[in-house]
Amino acid sequence: MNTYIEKVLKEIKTKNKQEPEYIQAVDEVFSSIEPNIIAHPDYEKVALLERLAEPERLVIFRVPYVNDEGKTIVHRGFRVQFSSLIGPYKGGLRFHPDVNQSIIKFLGFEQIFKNALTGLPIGGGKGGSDFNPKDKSNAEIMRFCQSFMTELQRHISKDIDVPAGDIGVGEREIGYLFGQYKRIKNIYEGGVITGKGLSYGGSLVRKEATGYGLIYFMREMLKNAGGITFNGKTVTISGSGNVAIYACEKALEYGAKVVAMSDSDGCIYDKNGIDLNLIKEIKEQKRERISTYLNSHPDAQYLKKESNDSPIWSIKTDIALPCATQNELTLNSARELVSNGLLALGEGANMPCTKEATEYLLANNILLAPAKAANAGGVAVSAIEMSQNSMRYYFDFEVVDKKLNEIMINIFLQCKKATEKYNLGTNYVSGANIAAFEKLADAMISQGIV
Ligand code: NDP
Ligand code: 2IT
Repeated sequence: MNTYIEKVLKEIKTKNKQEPEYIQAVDEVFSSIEPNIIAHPDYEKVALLERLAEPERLVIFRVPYVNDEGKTIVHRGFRVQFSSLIGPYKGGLRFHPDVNQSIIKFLGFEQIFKNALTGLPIGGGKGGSDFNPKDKSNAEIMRFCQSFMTELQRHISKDIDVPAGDIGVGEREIGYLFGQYKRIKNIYEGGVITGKGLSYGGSLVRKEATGYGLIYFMREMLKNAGGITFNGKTVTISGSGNVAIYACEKALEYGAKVVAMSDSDGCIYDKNGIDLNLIKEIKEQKRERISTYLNSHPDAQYLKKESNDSPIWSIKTDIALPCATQNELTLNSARELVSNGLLALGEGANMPCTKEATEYLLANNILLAPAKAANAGGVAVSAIEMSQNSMRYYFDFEVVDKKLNEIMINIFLQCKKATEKYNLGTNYVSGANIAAFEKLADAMISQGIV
């Protein structure tokens, strides 16, 4: 490996020993961009990689709230303002018990590259809390969101930092967060947060955007690999949240047969094809476990998760779409998918494949749509929501969906161009990293040593 990259990675690993996910994310990007670093020996002198990997700012704060039993509970809140190189910090908020500094920094770091690929003026950030919204009452969720925003409001604005949703933060939570921001600041500042409800400043297609965008990207990648289409293909999708549900909806529209979906407890396998309306009812309305699917479809199977190797990846499929969480797809799972004849894999979640799984899939010529490119549709429509808020205007569904489609085509073309330039075959993982890096490096050099 190039000595400058090697040196920086070594320093980052020593300095951030307690942050394995952050190290994993940086390692993947920096290991991909060797040709660019070799072509630009000047980058070392201006510490370009060191600056890219160090967040501009990381805020950690106390989030106390009173639960329904009257007890005060204290959680930890985070916001990493990673890079403002090409626009205001932009990225979601995650509420999940696993949230820690490493998770927030990996997500913030990847967001910089993803946002650069959208072609829209947004920098990179991420935030969240180790709060578990599962099994909490609506009133508890509201009080928690209000407490979280009471601190976060000091650090954000439509031109500084614009949060949105992620795991555990959907339209309900965004509403409570926005309401509290408005109350404290005494201002209607629609563009300060995205993923808002349609009645008070949200954008059509934002809810569908990540899942639809993933399928648009996959459609382009498959088409480019000899005119392959979704029609008639078997698809398995992990997760049953926002990204998974709308990936499923678009895959079905394109004629695919989705046979499995999951949550953190296990997966359902319905060889007749998943009943998406039922999944929406279970997950979006009732907020129940996916296992209750069998109450209406007793023919389907429920496979409980017993280890790190999620049972969903043992099901034979043409296309696998991990849409739940980081490192959910292990080397064992990748081996099983490949031995069952996998054709392509699209990362709806952020960093869903372990490093070893990614390497194995690429070595076995699986078409791999990397998260930074393939799931960028959500943040892209967030940026379009910000534009509508600035204009005090709403675009129709068709207008936003068309724009999303064009953005995803353009992201695929950027990845493809980079793979062609550096003879990388169909390694779109490196292609996406290189394309985003080239843009960010240019912006960094242009703005001087800051
Ligand atoms: P949701 O909260 O709507 O859904 C998350 C889903 O993933 C649930 O089914 C959840 O199951 C499952 N899940 C979460 N954590 C784990 C875990 N540790 N192990 C197994 N399953 C888990 O989140 P989203 O759909 O919004 O996000 C899913 C992924 O997509 C995340 O990686 C997120 O960062 C990424 N993403 C989201 C975007 C967005 O716009 N929302 C945009 C781009 C990427 P359970 O209910 O049992 O916890
Ligand atoms: O990971 C992501 O890109 C998101 N959770 C969406 C971020 C956003 O600002 O819409």
